[in-house]
Amino acid sequence: MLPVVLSAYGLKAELFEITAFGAGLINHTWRVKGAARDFILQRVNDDVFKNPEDIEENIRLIADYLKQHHPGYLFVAPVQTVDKREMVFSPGNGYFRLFPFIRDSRTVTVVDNALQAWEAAHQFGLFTKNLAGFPAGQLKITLPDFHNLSLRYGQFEQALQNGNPERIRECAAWIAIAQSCYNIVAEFEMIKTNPAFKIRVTHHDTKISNVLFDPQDKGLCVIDLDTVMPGYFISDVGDMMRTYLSPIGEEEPDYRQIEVRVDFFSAIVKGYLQEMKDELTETEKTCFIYAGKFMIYMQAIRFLTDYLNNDIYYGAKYPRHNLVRAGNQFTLLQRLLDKESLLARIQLKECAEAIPKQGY
Ligand code: GN1
Ligand code: MG
Repeated sequence: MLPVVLSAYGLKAELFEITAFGAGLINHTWRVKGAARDFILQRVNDDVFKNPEDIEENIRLIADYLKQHHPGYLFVAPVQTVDKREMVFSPGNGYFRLFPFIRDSRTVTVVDNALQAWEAAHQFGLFTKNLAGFPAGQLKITLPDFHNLSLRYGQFEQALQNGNPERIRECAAWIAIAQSCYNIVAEFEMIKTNPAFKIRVTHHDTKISNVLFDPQDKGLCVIDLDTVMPGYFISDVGDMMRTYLSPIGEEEPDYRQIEVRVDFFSAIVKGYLQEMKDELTETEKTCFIYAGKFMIYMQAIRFLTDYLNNDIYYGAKYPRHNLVRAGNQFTLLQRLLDKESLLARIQLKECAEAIPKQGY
């Protein structure tokens, strides 16, 4: 199938070395390496993204805006096919798109120093800031209710009714923990009705592997724009907390290794505010810790829900895989709550130091 897809771009597959690439759970990615040219090819999971064309339309709108308003900003737009399209549909195989591989760039899978966390937070802040003048409402909703925590909680409750009864019994302790944290959902309900929380162009998948770094560890740009939609900043900052704070990721079954690194928390807040200090409202600036709770909790209940529903969304590479992931995320949430008062002092200090321009 890949030779047919590449031929739509005028490329001959036999001239390239094609290897699986990255560790995304939803789309499939390959590196397509040639003597002179190097690409990233991706198949969009159309069970998840029901209208893959909407993604391309969003990327085109954003690319046009950035080219006009921020011409120096590195934005990785898809390569066009011979007949000037950004996506190839191969019957029976699905939707594909091709990106140029950015020379000398690399991705990181685990954040191993606070500077990387700063760089990544800075890049995601810059992305949203550069699009502050873009009418977010023009973007297509590629995944309806993607980060709607109320809906995710509803899906969890649904799974308690209709899920696998044996698994429901097995997970009684985790289910009780999930239910005991309902206050995180209640706070989100208030955020949704509070005008101090702004809707902006939001990336919605800010894990570290979605930032390209140069060989000196400086952030180059953000990638993986499938879920760029209107949203709240807590989605982006929260997923950074979820994936940068701990030295080990969501797949780790040994929960003793899960930790919240306080200096990484400061780095995320600082890096993000470097670009967003004039954009965020004062109320939003009090919600960096909440952002972490919101995203970690949402991911925990998404994994748990999927386990109760027999792994229909994320799949499972071994028995109880999604339960292991859910337990990992609930543990991370607990570690964050354990340090809440210390983190609150840091949040206050970093926000006070990042004085908005209008303060002068
Ligand atoms: C999925 O496929 P990937 O890794 O980019 C998921 C995210 C989760 C993440 C957890 C569309 O992202 O929401 O945070 O897995 N994306 C979708 O690893 O569901
Ligand atoms: Mg993604």
